[in-house]
Amino acid sequence: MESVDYIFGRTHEAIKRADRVLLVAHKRPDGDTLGASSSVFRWLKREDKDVTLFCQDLPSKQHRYLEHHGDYTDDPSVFEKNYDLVIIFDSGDLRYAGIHEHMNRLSAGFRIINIDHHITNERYGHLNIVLPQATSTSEIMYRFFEANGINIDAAMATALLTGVFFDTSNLTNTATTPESIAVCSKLMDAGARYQEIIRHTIHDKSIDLLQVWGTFLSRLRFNGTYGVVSTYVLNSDFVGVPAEAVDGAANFLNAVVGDGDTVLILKETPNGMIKGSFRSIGRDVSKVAKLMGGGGHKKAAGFVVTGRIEVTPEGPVIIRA
Ligand SMILES: [Mn+2]
Repeated sequence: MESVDYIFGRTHEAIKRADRVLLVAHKRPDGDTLGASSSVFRWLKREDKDVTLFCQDLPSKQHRYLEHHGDYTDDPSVFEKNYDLVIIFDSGDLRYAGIHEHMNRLSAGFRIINIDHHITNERYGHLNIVLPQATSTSEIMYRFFEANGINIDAAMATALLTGVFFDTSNLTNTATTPESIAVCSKLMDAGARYQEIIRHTIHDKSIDLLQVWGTFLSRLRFNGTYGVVSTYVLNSDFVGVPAEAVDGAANFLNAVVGDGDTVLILKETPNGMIKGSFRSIGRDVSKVAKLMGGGGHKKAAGFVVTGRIEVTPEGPVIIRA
């Protein structure tokens, strides 16, 4: 097993040699994939590389304080261009990245760099920086920049701090480590706009959005047999509110629910699938998620299946299609 610094060095060499680089944030992007990818976008722009920043779904308004919020493209025709390198952030596989169907449009000769911290990562890259012990891909990018002596400016620091905060639920969940807190401190030293991140990602909730939260909170049920607290969200709940409105709900419940040690939220997706999000304090939920065709971390994992939600006294269940 090569050391982390060795892989950081090799990856830096590969990036230095490349002229045309495609950066990919995973679909339905969260603070971590956006933080990591936009920090690298900024660095490579500074190095005068030809950089393209792709995400199947454009970042939500919530993250508009990120300098490169407007530089993401969701246009799949960028896959027709030539690249030396494709770098994918925070994604265990190409499907989750949202680029599975586009990969065969790329002309040969590119190499893939896979940077991630999901334990279920499939190591699909030519170079894989997969560190499950890191709280976030943004934390890995911080270590990468530091190890290679790359200056982190205030915009990069703000992006990376966004990622660490997102994946640790603002340093409150069990993924939080001494290292991640130390990284936050270094990022604040580097000029990260801490208050702005908090204001945009935690505060500033609209009444419509809070009402959606009220709806799914009112459906909470406890299954004593399994020690699981669960609830569900339907497409019809989102009137005048984007579907991202409940992002973070599983983390929130995991942090505050006093019954059981595991949380499951089922959510209808706009294309008629059911998305399940597990959080647990004491159990390895990545195994259950994997059985359902998904993946993730020991204490935070998810899956997507076809079916419909049926409500029972013990909580919602999925009736498989
Ligand atoms: Mn992440």
